[in-house]
Amino acid sequence: MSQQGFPTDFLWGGAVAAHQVEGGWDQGGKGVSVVDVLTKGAHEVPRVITESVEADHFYPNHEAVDFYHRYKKDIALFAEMGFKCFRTSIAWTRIFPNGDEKEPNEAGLQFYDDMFDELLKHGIEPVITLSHFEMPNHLVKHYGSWLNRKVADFFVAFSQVVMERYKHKVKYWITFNEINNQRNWKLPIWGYCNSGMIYSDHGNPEQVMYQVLHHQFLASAKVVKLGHAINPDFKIGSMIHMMPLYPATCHPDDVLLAQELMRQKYLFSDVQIRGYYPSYLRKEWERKGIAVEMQPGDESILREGCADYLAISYYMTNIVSAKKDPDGETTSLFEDSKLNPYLPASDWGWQIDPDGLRVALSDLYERYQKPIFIVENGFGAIDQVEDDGSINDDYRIDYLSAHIRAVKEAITIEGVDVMGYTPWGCIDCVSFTTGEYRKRYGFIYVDKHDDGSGTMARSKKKSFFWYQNVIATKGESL
Ligand code: BGP
Repeated sequence: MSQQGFPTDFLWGGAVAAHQVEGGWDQGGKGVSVVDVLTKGAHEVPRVITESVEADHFYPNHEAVDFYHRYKKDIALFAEMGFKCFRTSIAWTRIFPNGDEKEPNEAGLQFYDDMFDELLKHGIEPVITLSHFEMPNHLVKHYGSWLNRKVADFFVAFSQVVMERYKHKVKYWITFNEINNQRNWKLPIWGYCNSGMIYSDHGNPEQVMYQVLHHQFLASAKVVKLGHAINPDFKIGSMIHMMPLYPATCHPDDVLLAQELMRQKYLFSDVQIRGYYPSYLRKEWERKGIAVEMQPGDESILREGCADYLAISYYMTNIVSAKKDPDGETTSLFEDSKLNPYLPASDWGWQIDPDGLRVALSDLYERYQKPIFIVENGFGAIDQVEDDGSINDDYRIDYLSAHIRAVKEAITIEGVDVMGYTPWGCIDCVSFTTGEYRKRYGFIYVDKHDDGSGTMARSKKKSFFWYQNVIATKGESL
């Protein structure tokens, strides 16, 4: 690694997920996934989870930005920017439409074969997420989703098929996207899309979540072991949503709360990278009376399937403050999240904090001593198309350049081993949390709008040329 900046083999690229770009939701034999039954929301209006697809609703993921048909031209644009890698996911429902079939769907397998060939033709390395909110809805409705241990077997079977099929085309894999986000009960779409579960519908949501997670941890560990047997060169990562929480004040209660809440984020990668449940979690289960059903042999499965690297998404930081319970008697802490007065925020209230990325990288590297891959980072904004067709997204350039600078500092000052950087939504796509098109992240603009109109035409934003130069200068010119 060069002392001066980014390593020469640094994986510069961009990231999306199948369901947010592909469209073609019922083509090529594809089945219905959990995200296909999610309606469009808006700024203040949450997306609604419907039972099945209903005629009078708008489901933005059905069409997304039509990458399914347009990937060749889109990949040519990625190549023009100089991408070394491209992160996307394989939609489980293209390969096993219901999830429980004996034989995979050849049309789905062929689609990804063709797409990977196109990437490799341009010298772009695919980085593949196996589960990015795309599990078959059939498994939710007929098996009770991940609460049922059988679903872990279906996931492993799906992963085995694709890892064997693409063993000479794909080297970098991620098992579950942002596995730690399902803790977020306030927004049920997280639990639903991560694991097909609405946790607040089941008595004690934590008990259910930990059982679901145990099955996901087992599945992930089995996939890592299996992947290494299929091709020892595979690099298979754990992936978490990384949002550092700062104590709101220097009051020790605030510091302790921030530490406790950070552990709740780390526990996912603690299990996936270290291969066992940490002591603080076992203590938490004891305190809360949570009993996770395990079978003999489960602990060794976890130990034998430790992830090779840690992938993170990073968008922002947040602050937390601890307060005494209103009765004043007890001293239990509870979360009260507010805005940080030192930071600006995006239109969606996401606080912009490049230093927070440096904090994250440094903490995570100390914790695991494993390479870190930043597989999501970016600025969701409403873009203005000028009369001459140009899009001057200087705010996006500012955000990204400050964050890349922070990565560079983490590498050069702290010696963090960062493998790559793939900004989120390198081509405009459907926003996950809101289902909107207008919350754009791309270097490539897509003419598609929230009322359903638009030609799907692609055009290059100012940030396209900026990022092209960042890659060409290996991060020197920001
Ligand atoms: C992450 C998800 C992505 C993506 C991103 C941006 O949590 O992994 O799928 O959507 O957030 O979020 P949003 O699209 O809601 O702005």
